[in-house]
Order: sequence, then structure tokens, then C-alpha cells
Amino acid sequence: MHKCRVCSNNIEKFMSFGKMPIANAFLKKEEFKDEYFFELAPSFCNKCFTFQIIDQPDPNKMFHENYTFFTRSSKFMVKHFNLFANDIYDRFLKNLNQPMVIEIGSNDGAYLEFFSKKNISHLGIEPSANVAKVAKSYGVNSLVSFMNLETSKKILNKYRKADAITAANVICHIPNINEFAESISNILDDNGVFVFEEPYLGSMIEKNSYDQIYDEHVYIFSALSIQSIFSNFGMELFDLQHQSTHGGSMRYFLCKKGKKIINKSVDNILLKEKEQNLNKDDVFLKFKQNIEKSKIDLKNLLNQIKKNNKLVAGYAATSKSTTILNYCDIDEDLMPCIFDTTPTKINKYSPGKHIPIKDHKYFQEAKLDYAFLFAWNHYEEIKKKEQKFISKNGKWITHVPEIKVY
Ligand code: DWN
Ligand code: ZN
Repeated sequence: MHKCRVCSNNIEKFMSFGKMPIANAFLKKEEFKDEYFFELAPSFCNKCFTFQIIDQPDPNKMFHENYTFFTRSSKFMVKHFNLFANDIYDRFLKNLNQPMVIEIGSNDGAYLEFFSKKNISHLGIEPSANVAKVAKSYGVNSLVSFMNLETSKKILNKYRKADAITAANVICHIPNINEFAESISNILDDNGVFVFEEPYLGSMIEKNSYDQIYDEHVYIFSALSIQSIFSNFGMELFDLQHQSTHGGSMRYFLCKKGKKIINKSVDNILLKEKEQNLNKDDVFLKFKQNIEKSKIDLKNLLNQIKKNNKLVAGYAATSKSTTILNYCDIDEDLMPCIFDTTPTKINKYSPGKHIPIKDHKYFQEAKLDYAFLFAWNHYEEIKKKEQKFISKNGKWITHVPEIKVY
């Protein structure tokens, strides 16, 4: 029996993915012997409706000066963040005198660059010093720190309260979400907005995209869970917007209670979530069965490809790939390498299964029959980029929503 991270209700894992390494800890050969593992086990709290993993490694093991994920690795995402920033500016900031914007988890500055270019006061809170350094080169100011009560005090000593606090794909990384919510409430102006987007529980269940579950994603949120977490800190949802990014995300708009007109989207989406049973345990038992089937189907397919003497490699060494490779027990024997564009991953080995990571520039000449698309969420962008692969009879494999070759 464990305690819910949000409401302390008793919770239990509904399945286990087994021992998992740190999803983004790509390593050198000499580091294999000291590799860290933990049990990846998801759970659902039927009191506050929060999907969460039971154990999470110490955040300092995941976010540090050698963090390997850079937001700018996807051109589509850079455009997406520019549009996001533009929307926030137009809707909430453009009529304010000297607005202040804070981003939580500002990474390499792909989002805050918009405000920096407009000379708007801004601050990124980012625990990984290496990505914050890249942000600096784009004129983005960062405070290298986790967001918690201590950081909120530091911010208030130096800056005024924020008119907009935003975040993308990062709130689900924060284990002490109650302390976090309190910190946000402290640094948010009474008329300010807190807007963030994250992979969405409803989409994960619908698409069986279980690879969204890994160490960094301590939660996968729904509107029901966000409402229950933030209402304890005097905040409420006033709008919700579905996003296509990361295979289906939700953008949550929060304000201090009573400060904004509540958009119809809030009731509509909360109702849909109840129809989808995102407030009940049963849905996760079915999810578990779908995950187990996906594993069997993928292993069968990869074994068949090997038997036929065909060549398959991974495309994009995503964080998500760590869950698939380790849970499905896929090693170099079934997948000889993974192609990726990130310099800090290239020529290293994948966490846990130690599959070599090769520079994407060799992808075309590798003469592959199949490529397993670990970055299935960027399919449109990748399809455009890799037309040659298809014209040479290469085939993509995906596991979302089910194992498919196309
Ligand atoms: O929440 C998170 C999201 C936003 O980003 C983090 N916890 C970590 C990360 O997750 P991810 O690694 O699964 O993200 P992506 O954006 O699905 O994949 C990024 C990886 O894919 C990078 O290693 C670069 C690679 N990639 C590639 O090799 N070729 C990506 C694209 C678009 C490509 O064309
Ligand atoms: Zn709970």
C-alpha cells in the first residue's frame, strides 16, 4: 500500500513495467556497471483522480548539467511554442503596462524567446544548467533551480508577481505537486494566469501510448486531477484546450478563484472525462491488458523481421523509447541501433538495453527495411523529412494505437 502524492489516499500499483533506468540517461560503455534502476509502477488515485507512478528517482538524477533533451530538437515544436507565446501575449498581456512572464522548465528558451525579442520582462526556471545556457544564447534569462517554495521566495525578492506563468511538458515532472501549486499561487498576481500543457491522460488511454510513462513523468494529468490539485490552493480552471502535440496534450488555464469567466470548455471536458471513466479504476485494468498485448505483438513482429533477415533500426532515441525497449525486453540483437539528431546522445548507448545511438546523418545510407518510430508524436514532421526512406521501400513501424507497419 502506498500514499497518493496529492491527497494521501491509499493507492496501489495496477501493473509494473519492471526495473527501469533513467529514461534520458544515455551512457558510455564504462558507465554500464553503475547504471541506476528503479521499479516503474503506475497507479491511479480514485479520490483525487491523479494518475501517478509509485516510485520516482531523485529529481537530481534526472535533471542536471548533462540533461539530454533539447526542446529545439523539433522544428515543429519551436513553431508550436512561438504560437503558444503569441496566444498568451494576445489574450492576457498585450494591454498590460510592463507585464511579467515566468516559465517553469524553460529548457533551451524556445518559448521565452518570443518575450525576450519583445523586450518583455521574463524569467525561466530551469534546473538543468546546460539547457539554460543555450537559452541564454537566445537572450532568455533563466534561474537554474527547481520550482518550489524556496524558489518562489527568491523570485519574490527580486521580481514582482507574474501576470502569466506558463509551462509545457514539465508540471507532470514535479513530484511534490502540492508544494509546487502553493509556490505558483505565491508568485502569481491576483489577476494573473497560470497556463500549462502536458501529455493528456485521455489521449494516453485512447491511443495506448503507454511509453508516456517513464521516470520524468511522475503524473499524467486529466482536467479532473488538475481541478482537484489546484483547488486546494485557491485556484480554478477557467479554460481547457486540446493540443495535438506529444500525441495528444491538454492546455490547462488556471486563475485565482473567481477572477475569470469560466469558459464552457471546462464543463464540457470534465463531462467527457467522466464519460471516458477517467475517474474510475476499471479503465486502468483495461489499459494494462492493452499494454500487455502491445508488448507481445511488438516482440512477435521484431522476431519475425529478424527471422526474415530484414533490417530494422529505431528512429529517434526519445525518452519514451526507454520504456518500450526495457518493458518489451528489446536489445541490440533485435534492434541493432537507433538514429537520433541530438549530439549528446549520439555515440552513446540507450539506457538499460544499451543499444548504440547513431548520428541521424547515416540514416539514409543504412539501407534499412524498417524503422521503428519512437518519435511517433512527430510523425508529420518526420514523414516530410524522410521521403527518401519511403521511396526506397523503407517501412515505418509504430505501436500507437496498435502495432502497425506502413
Ligand atoms: O516531457 C518531455 C518531452 C517534452 O520531451 C520530456 N520528459 C522529455 C522529452 O520526451 P521525448 O524524448 O520523448 O521527446 P520527443 O520530442 O518525442 O523526442 C525527442 C528526441 O527525438 C530527441 O532525442 C531528438 C529525436 N528526434 C530525432 O532524432 N529526429 C526528434 C525529431 C523530431 C526528429 O526528426
Ligand atoms: Zn489522491
